[in-house]
Amino acid sequence: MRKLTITFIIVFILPISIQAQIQSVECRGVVTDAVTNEPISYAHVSILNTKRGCTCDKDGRFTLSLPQGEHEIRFSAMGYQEKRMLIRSQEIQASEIEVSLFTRTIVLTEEVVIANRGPVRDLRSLYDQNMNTIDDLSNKIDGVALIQRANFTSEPSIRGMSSGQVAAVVDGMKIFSACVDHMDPVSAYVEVENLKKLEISKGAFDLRFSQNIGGTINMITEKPDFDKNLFTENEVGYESVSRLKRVRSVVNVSRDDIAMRATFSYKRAGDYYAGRNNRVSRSGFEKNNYKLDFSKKIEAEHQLDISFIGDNAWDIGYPSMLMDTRKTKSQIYSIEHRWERTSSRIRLIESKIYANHIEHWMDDYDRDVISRSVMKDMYMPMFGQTTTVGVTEQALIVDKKQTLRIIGEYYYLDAFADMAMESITKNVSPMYLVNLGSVGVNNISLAVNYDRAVSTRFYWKLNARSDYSNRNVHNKTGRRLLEGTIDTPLHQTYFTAAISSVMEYHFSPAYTMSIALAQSERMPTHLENYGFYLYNIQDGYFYMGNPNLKPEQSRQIEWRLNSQHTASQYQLSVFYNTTSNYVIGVLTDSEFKTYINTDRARIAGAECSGTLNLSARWSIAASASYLYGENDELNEPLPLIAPLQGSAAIVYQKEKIWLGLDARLAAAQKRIASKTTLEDKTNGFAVLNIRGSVKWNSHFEWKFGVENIFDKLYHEHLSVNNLPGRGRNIYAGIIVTY
Ligand SMILES: [Cu+2]
Repeated sequence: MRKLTITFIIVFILPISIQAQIQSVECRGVVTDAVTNEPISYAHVSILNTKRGCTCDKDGRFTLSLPQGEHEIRFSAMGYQEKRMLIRSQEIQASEIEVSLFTRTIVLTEEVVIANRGPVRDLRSLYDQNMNTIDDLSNKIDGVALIQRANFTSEPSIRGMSSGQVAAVVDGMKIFSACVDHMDPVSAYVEVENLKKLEISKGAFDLRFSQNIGGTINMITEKPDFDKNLFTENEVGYESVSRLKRVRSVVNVSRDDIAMRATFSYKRAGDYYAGRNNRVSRSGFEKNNYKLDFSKKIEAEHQLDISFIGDNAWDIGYPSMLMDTRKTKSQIYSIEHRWERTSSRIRLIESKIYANHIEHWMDDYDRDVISRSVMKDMYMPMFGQTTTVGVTEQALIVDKKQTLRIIGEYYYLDAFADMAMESITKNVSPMYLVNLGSVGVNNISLAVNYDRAVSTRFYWKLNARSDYSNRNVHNKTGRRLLEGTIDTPLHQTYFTAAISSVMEYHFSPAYTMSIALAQSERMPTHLENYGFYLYNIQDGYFYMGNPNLKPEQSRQIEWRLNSQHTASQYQLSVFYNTTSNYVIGVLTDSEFKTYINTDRARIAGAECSGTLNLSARWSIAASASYLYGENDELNEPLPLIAPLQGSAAIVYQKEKIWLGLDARLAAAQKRIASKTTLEDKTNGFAVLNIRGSVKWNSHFEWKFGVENIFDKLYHEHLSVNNLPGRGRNIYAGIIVTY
């Protein structure tokens, strides 16, 4: 019997007590300066999404007791960029780990990292795991609002600025929409499986990629992974609101110094339903997207990347507009060479050649042209295309306390659009118009970004940029039409210069305050210069371009406060800008509007957000933003200004499961631009969503959610023609990885 008891203890009790002892693993290491290799005294080490952490001693050494499982550890120190590492308790060895940190620089852009393929960083990126489109992601960033024209895709607006005032680039490349009516924003060409992260800068404080006054959205795409010999990820999904079916597939192969990645996705949606079962007719679409990437390492320091994105879409319903998209086709090519040297002052030299071609067909053959008021009894099929080729050269020079980034770029854009007007009466022969007569834009630019750590508490950044542009109309018919209505030469040159400065002060490791100042310019778009007979749904007028437009000029100031603790973080920002030469359309005769410069427009606003980890499992997040826009010349509010709005979320997470409940609230918008647009007042609303995901094992993941649980019928203020928001949507997806 005693023998049996001992056996029982050995077999059952002992393993349990040993198990209990190894619940936590000791992780030891040292934190050093990446350039000098010297230890960093009193650096902070914390386990993310918990309240645990420790501080290094004066020799940079730390001992952290790590619970079982996989954890994301954050290393931070005053004057250094923080670093995050994924550490698995079972892989910890007896030797200590070395963590090197780079000197801090001011980061102006907000990043949304797609958490699907990496560690979860914060509450927002946790949510991003569940997102199906780029629109879903940008919607989560304070200050970004979406101009909705269809269920297909939306055009982002940053702090009340949109269109030519903000730049949307893919891996820094310029891509121009082919549709003259904003039906094909650049974000439509990057699907989430190809998106590594979204970098959003608000205002004119970061001008690395484009001259603008409103901000930049840079979609950084996923590249081949050299560490994955053979990896596949496949997903099927369904959304009830539009009976959307979706498949996507990713394959990554690598061997030695070569890696390749290929993706394909397809989706098809029917008409969607707004709240209370209101079917929005002609709102379906069908699309596919593929991306091919090839990367090769050449010796230790060089890498070559070749990338191709193809995107095709058909029969896209645009319920808020006069026409639907029949077909779009995009091809985006790039070749990039990177020379990266971690030990040298010249840290990086990057050269890139890119080209892209976009085609777009739209028509109103499915519309009732007899009973409409605009262009009655007339079909208007339209075609548009853009071709852009460019080269960029980038150098990054790093010194102990300062970094310098220089980016030079040249690109050429050719944009063409034409249309026919076909009368429904048989004997009338159709008319032909050229809307954009092969507009050729040559653009050359130089951007300089200088960062300096003045002391361990004080950082300073200077961003300067200059662009030169030379443009003209090359199509014969296009020239003749424009010259018939405009009595100035079509050829135009522009020169713009912009400068911004950011000062950041660290009161303590937890609190940072910054002040940013900018003076920036943006050139007119090729449409504002040379568009001919372009219909604008927002005010119901046809527009004529103006080659003599001056660049818009904007002066901006922003104040920010950041606070970061082990279990929480908060941000607050207040900003104000004033734009002169503000471009609006004015009536020239009873029928047409022409773009002119006016003086001046003002936008002010505030944003705040915060996340708080209540425990290892529960977290909450909330954010709010407000914008005020006024056109001083017309004495009326600016159009397309989002109302006071906010969101709140509560998330529960365990190793294999997470669940979140979130609400989006918008107040009414009564300040509207009645002189320049047809926009009307919008009521406030609240929408409640629930989402979640379950990882069955390392191969299977299930994600699901119910959006607009109470099936509210509402519309966003930025929805063109009051296009209603989506009603109750039940979605689900299964992801299989190998
Ligand atoms: Cu279009």
